[in-house]
Amino acid sequence: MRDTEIQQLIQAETTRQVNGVELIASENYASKEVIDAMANVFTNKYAEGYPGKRYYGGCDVVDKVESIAIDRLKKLFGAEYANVQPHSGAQANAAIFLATLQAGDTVLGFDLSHGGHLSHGSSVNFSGKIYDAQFYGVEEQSGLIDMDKVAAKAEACQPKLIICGASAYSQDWDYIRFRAIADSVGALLLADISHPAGMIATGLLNDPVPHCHIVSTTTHKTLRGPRGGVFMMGKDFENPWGRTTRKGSPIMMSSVLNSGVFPGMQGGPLEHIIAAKAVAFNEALSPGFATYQKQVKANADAMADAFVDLGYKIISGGTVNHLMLLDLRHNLDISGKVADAALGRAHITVNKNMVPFDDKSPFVTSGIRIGSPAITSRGLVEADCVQIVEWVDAVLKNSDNDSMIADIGKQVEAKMSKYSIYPTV
Ligand code: DSN
Repeated sequence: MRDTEIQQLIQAETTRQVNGVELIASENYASKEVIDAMANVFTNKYAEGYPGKRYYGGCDVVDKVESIAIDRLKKLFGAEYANVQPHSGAQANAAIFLATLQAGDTVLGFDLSHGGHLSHGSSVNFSGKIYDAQFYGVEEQSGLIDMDKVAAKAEACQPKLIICGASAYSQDWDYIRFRAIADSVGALLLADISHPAGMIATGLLNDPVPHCHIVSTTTHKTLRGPRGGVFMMGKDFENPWGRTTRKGSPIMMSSVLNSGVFPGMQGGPLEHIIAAKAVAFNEALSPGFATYQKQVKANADAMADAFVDLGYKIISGGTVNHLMLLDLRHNLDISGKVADAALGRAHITVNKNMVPFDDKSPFVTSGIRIGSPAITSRGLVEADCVQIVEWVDAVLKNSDNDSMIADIGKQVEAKMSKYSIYPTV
């Protein structure tokens, strides 16, 4: 029996994705091969444990798949260790917290309201409920992180874990300084590179792997893989707490971290998703992926320049990565919520986003976040980005003019229906 109700919704979502301009910075279009690798019999298999050490029989094939995914990820980032089982980025971080911290320990992360992530200590998330979460943020004038203030905050709160990485920060990260700060207070350092992972893998941004104890990422943003999480270590090392095996040998961090995922956080891994991660890592190792990432950056640059030329304020003054955060209070009397809804009516998808020192709630917000990974996967280049910014500007300046928005929506559809959502890599 064919489930026509769900099939129709898959078709409706495909049409939505084809016809629209996708500017959500954390979204992308996985290749057809990645999508096919998720939809197969690996979903039928239980494989609790790790390759070669499973709690179920019949794991010889999934062992090969998971080992290939691990090897490809290690090669992509030059890491000595990788775990590809986390179901998401938040669960990767949860497993790392569980493995490295005790309840009540202090963690120092980037404030969610300044561009950080929920799983870095937000009070509504496990990371802020179970642990003592402290935050650094950006400067109100510059929109930049002041590393001296991060150092002072770490000295004051003596965290056990420091997290660098963000969901809405358009500048690069000084991993060397972060490591010096972590060392000065005896903290472990975690880089969550979920957003810029693809740009880091292709050498366009600073590399955290040699400097941070642990690096986590999602696989579906700039990495353009299936929805999921992973984490890595540049170098494995003995656990710093003196934990030993029953025979008295030191336990390596790789074992501590593996235990954080299974049995700590998760049961059976999603081997069909791990197969798709392996396909995506292979794509990311191809020369075409570096070309794609350069275009992601060029497209973000082009959009940032066009927004600034039209009088918009980008937090931190510009972008060096794939995204930018617009503070709509600067030039428009419109909230992020109204902007997001108006753009949606023109088939341009963004997300409303808090800006640093926002005076509105997270459901209303004063900003929107704009990203270039998805439109770049469709094949759009700089000139197209300028056109998109002009459409965004027209919608935001006429957010209650339904006929104008409908007209822009038709132009958006006419343009985007010419671009495939399954480009070859
Ligand atoms: N941080 C969210 C985003 O960037 O959209 C995902 O968790």
